[in-house]
Amino acid sequence: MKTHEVNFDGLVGPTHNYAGLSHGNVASMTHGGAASNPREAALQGLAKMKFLADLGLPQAVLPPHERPALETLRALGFAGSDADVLRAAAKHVPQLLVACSSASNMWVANAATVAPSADTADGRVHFTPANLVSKFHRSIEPPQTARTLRAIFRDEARFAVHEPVPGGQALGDEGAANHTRLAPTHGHYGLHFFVYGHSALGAPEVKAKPGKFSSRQALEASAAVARRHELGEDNTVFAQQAPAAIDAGVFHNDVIAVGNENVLFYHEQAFVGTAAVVAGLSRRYEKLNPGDGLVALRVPSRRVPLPDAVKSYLFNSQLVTLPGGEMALIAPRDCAEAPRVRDFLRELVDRGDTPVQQVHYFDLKQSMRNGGGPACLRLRVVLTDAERAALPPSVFLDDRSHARLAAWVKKHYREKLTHADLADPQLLEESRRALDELTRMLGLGCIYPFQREAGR
Ligand code: SUG
Repeated sequence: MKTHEVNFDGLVGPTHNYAGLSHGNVASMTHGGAASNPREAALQGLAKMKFLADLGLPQAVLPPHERPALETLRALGFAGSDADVLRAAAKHVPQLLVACSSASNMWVANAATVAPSADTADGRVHFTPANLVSKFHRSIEPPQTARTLRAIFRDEARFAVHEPVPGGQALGDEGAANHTRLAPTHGHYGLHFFVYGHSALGAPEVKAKPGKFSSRQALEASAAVARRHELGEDNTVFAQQAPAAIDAGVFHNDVIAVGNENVLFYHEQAFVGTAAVVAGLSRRYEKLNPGDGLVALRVPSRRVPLPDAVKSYLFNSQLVTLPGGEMALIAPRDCAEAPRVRDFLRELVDRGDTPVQQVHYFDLKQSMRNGGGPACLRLRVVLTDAERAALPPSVFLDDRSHARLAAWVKKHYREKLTHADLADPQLLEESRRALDELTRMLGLGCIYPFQREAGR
């Protein structure tokens, strides 16, 4: 039975905008209020997906959520027609309308945590949608995420889509962005590395706290995900993110480390006691895979200082295994524009003695200005061929579906969006028309509240 990693990329939604909503995310805090280009954002994302598909890697898409989120605005007391709701929200609480219009669901590394069937006690692929409670605009994502995942991974004999972790603000869970799976190949029994920033219940091993920004991931939430996914003690490792890294703008672990199969690429300031964490991880990896070592690629601060890593988003690169067996780093173009980072990457590839043999740079500026790099835009799902065959075929990307999706974006998306546009009922209509067409293209049925209301 063959097993592959499938990258599910989030399609950027038609209301992509810059609202400065994420305290602790330097790019978001810097660009709030700037005009956005949703069309360019969606096409940049699609170009990355096509590139990976052309490399021979299985690539699929996850649809955006309905925005502005009328259901949320109504739940918060706005009533009347859709246009009334938008008008009243814009007039009385404009920041609420802006938050309910964020296209943040594009960053699907935060959609869920995933455990492949090779690792779980019941032999199913497990998903826990992230609760994203630490930011209001993201906390409204989980119900739609769960509906979408259930529409795609609908065979309950093969897939388990759990409810998000409960517990409110204390038990924040931000999904796969704080989780890395390591294994000799995707099909092997994998080691699950969970990285948290705080303890909700005062766990004694969690001492230091960030001072400037707050942590989004609780140890107790990570542990709950591991239990639900029926992982064992032998294949889970937990480590604390360095508070100094969080204060430097590392709001998720995937801003400071990335792993793939037997490789962990990480910054030396990533964790509390990074050297000990990586040594422990290597021991655990070797115990599971005797004779096969973890390739730990450390990036020292003297080569790439923390602020350069955050600004360039070096570690938010995707690290993928190509069909020939070597690995490629899919990096933001910002890395090519940062001399220290570019030089480091050139040397890494030129060394030739690590699995990382290629680097490809991508222009994802529209997403990057909100702190979303290549790795934020994808959810990795390791699937056997039989599991893959159980999914709706139209969610996969090939030349034909790429061309159809690009044409769909050009038909429905605006080239400029400012906050004044968000109250325009026409924008809501355009978005709904686009999503309705998209669900038909992807073969997903009715997954949005507006479709249910319209009795489609
Ligand atoms: O949650 N930005 C997202 C970026 C998420 C990146 N994901 C990963 N690292 N996996 C966030 O902070 C900004 C929206 C705004 O300000 O308009 C935002 O939500």
